[in-house]
Amino acid sequence: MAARVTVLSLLVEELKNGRVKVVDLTQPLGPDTPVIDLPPMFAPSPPFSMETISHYDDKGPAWYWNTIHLGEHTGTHFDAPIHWVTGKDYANNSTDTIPVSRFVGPACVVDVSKEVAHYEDFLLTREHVLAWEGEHGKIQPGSWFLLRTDWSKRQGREAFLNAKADGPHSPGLHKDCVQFLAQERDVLGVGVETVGTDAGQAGAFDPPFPCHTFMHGAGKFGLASLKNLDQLPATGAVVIAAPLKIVNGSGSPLRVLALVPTE
Ligand code: 23J
Ligand code: MN
Repeated sequence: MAARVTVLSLLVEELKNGRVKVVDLTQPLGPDTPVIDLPPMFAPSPPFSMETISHYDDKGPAWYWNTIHLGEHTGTHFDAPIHWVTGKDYANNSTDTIPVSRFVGPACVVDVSKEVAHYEDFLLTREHVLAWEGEHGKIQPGSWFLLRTDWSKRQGREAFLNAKADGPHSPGLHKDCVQFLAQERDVLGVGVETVGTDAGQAGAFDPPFPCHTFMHGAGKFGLASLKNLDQLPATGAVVIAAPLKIVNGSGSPLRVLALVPTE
């Protein structure tokens, strides 16, 4: 008996014929992966490290494997609501309990790379989003909101973290914009190309780290250190961002994939 034709059989066909492609939104994860630098009064997250368990040798003649050591929030990673104090009392707020349906959604991609090229502390406002909606349509509930800044094209830890005497400088979202996206657009979460979802200077904002405060305070997610957002259309892609099922985890490195229609 022939299998029923579904959107999935069509997807398989389109993946095969190249009318839908898979785009990797993930940075390589290794010892050189930049990790967020918090002010010195706070505990730091360690860099990624790896040691060999065996390499086809005495310790394991036919197998190669490693041990890895890293913070949950290293490289391309997922922020769960439990990561922030404002999200700590939600049900199903950790990496192991979030319903898996919430890891998949359509992507709305806002391109502010030109603005960021001129001003590295650029903050996206509600007005920017409304202007984007005027062109591309209203953001549907359950969408991933992705901020394209081209920040991921910065080479090396120093340029990527961009620390100055007064702390790091990198773009992000204004708190009013975060609240608008969480409350009035009911997004799954926000994804950015920078080391964290908050702007570099956001530790000095009121409240500090407003993107974490309000996104997780609304039970929503973050995706940090994304790349290849320049390969996504403004609308029409589907993003799959499923963290490791760490028990009581606050987040995890992950492979973020986008399904993208080609012309
Ligand atoms: C802890 C404190 C502040 C920030 C962060 C973590 C992150 O960006 C993160 O990776 O969640 S801003
Ligand atoms: Mn994080």
